[in-house]
Amino acid sequence: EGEKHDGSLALQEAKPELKRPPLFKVVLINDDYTPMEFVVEVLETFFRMNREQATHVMLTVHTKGKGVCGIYTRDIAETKAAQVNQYARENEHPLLCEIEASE
Ligand code: NFA
Repeated sequence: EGEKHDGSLALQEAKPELKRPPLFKVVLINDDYTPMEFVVEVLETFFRMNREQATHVMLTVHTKGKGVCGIYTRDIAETKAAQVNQYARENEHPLLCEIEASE
C-alpha cells in the first residue's frame, strides 16, 4: 500500500527483486615477511580452499603482488578481510587483506 501525490492511498505491486547485489573481491597483498605456510593456512581456514588451491593463490600473491581469495557481497567481504587481518596481527605477521569493488 502506498500514498499517491494527492494524499489518497493506492495498492502497489511488490516488484520481484531480480537485481544481483554488488560484489567485492577479497584480496591478499604480498609482503616480505609473512611466512608462505601462514598464508596457505589463512586461505584454507578463511576461504575454504584445499592445500593445492591455497598454495596456488599464495604463489600468485607472492609473484604478482596481490591475488583474489574470493568474491562476496559487501558484508561478507568486509568480515573476511577483518578476520584475516586480526588473525595475522594476533600472530604478529604483517599480512594485509583488502576488499575491492568487483564488476
Ligand atoms: N612473500 C612472502 C615470503 O616470501 C610470502 C607471502 C605470500 C606473503 C603471499 C604474503 C602473501 N615469505
